[in-house]
Amino acid sequence: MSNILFSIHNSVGKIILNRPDVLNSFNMSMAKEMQAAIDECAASNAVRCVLITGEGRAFSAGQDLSAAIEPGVEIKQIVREQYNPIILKLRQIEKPVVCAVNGVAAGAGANIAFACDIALAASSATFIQAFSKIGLIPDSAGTFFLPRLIGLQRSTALMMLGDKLTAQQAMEYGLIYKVFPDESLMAEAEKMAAQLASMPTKGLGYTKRLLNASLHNDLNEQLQMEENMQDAAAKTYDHKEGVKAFLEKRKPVFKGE
Ligand code: T3D
Repeated sequence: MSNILFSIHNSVGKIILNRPDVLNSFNMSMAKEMQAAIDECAASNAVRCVLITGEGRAFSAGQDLSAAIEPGVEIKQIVREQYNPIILKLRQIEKPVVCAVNGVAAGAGANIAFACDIALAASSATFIQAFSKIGLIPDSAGTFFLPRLIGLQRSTALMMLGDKLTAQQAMEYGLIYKVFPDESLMAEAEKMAAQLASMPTKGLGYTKRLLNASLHNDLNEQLQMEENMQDAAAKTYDHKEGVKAFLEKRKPVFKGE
């Protein structure tokens, strides 16, 4: 892999988008490498949290527009093979995914960040639904997550006007969780990823499954699912360890099992 940098360290799978000369914009190779890295994080017991960020001054400028106009390249194929699998894999991996938005996030780059479980940003980062400026529609599940995160009015305005949001505005809207000074973003993101990686992984995974389902379930279905997932969580090693540690007045040592 050269379009991304991928490492596993202390139970955190770290994916760094690595095409800084073109602001980490996506071509097919980078998208496929990112998909493979998420798959490896999902399959490996050595990974209990995923951390995604970008190399250089940008998080990602979305689609590499020079790749998009190459002869023989169909946009439908780009969406189907690059972005749809990335979004599905990010939502389906039953481990927390933290995104550290280190700079501009435009087009699909922004929507990939919003699809992660917890998005953090550097104070200088910006978010742009750049699609309308080049006559496209917002893909990478922008039209799914934005209305749910920030409502129809704001989503429509951002998507039609293509206005640039600062990190602070994105946080106030509820698109991202926290903003940190540029120089401390990565340390804070790594601290959060390490914390999540030491927590009860199965319980966090079931929580994610429930939150995904809440986007379409009715109340009855959701309550039923909570009952089932709570039953599954209660059968994990980590639940037993959590209760035992509480009663013994010590810190729990979770294994992710
Ligand atoms: O196939 C399909 O198109 C379907 C899929 C669509 C998904 C999408 O993501 S569509 C949206 C695509 N993205 C954009 O439209 C954003 C284009 N980029 C920008 O608007 C600006 O670059 C930014 C606002 C992101 C950043 O602006 P700024 O002033 O900080 O940087 P810059 O000078 O514009 O860019 C720096 C370099 O990166 C520059 O190259 P150079 O001149 O130094 O050789 C620029 O061409 C390159 N670059 C930036 N974005 C892209 C890109 N190269 C290719 N593709 C890009 N998206």
